[in-house]
Amino acid sequence: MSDDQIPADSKLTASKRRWAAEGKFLTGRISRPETERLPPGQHLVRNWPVLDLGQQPQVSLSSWRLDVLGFVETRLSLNWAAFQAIEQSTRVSDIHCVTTWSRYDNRWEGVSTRDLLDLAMPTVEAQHVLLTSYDGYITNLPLADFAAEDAILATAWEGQPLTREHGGPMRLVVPHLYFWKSAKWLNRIELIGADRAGFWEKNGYHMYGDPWREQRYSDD
Ligand SMILES: Nc1nc2c(c(=O)[nH]1)N[C@H]1C(S)=C(S)[C@@H](COP(=O)(O)O)O[C@H]1N2
Ligand SMILES: [Mo]
Repeated sequence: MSDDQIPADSKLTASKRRWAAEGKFLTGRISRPETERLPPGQHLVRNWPVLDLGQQPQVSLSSWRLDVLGFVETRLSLNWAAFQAIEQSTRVSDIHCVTTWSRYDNRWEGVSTRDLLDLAMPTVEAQHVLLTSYDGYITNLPLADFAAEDAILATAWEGQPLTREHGGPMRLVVPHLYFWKSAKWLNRIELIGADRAGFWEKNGYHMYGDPWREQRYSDD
């Protein structure tokens, strides 16, 4: 159900109200027709490939932290217990990797990016997000895309804790962009004004990365 269908008396946070009022994030991608489900140039896989820079950090739950900073009203530095205390959500979504594989119907559990943003409260200056992970990986995306309805900070996949190789204890999943935007082992979320390139974006990948427009490389 979209925000504008939620009855007026239900629990709605200030930022959700504001997003609904601004018509933000209502891109219609949730209702994409089945014939357009597989983006151009992609093929389906049933396994789940592992892709990263080769360093798979071992982050214990006791040392794990998630920092949210930059253009926010309330800076957050959450430990595992504090993160688990945030409302937990489930999302089912498809993965589209720039290396041309796609995987349908992945069931994620964790904290929706909107619920996290409701705690930090982005200020009006916040336009983009820079993500930094425990392996040193950095990637960037617009705040509106980070805050998409189906984006989630995932701690479980198909009912099991997210494995280390796939980014456990926690990774981002932003299903409507190529999967390199979905940072594994996420540690830091910085809300910024002007867009800044991350690792792959500095190495020839597209700043935005829309699979349906095949925005694989920066000259696409
Ligand atoms: N921290 C971190 N996140 C990362 C990467 C990485 O190297 N480090 N690689 C990205 C790339 S290029 C892809 S395709 C996906 C792969 O996720 P998977 O290994 O779970 O399939 O993670 C993305 N997130
Ligand atoms: Mo990738």
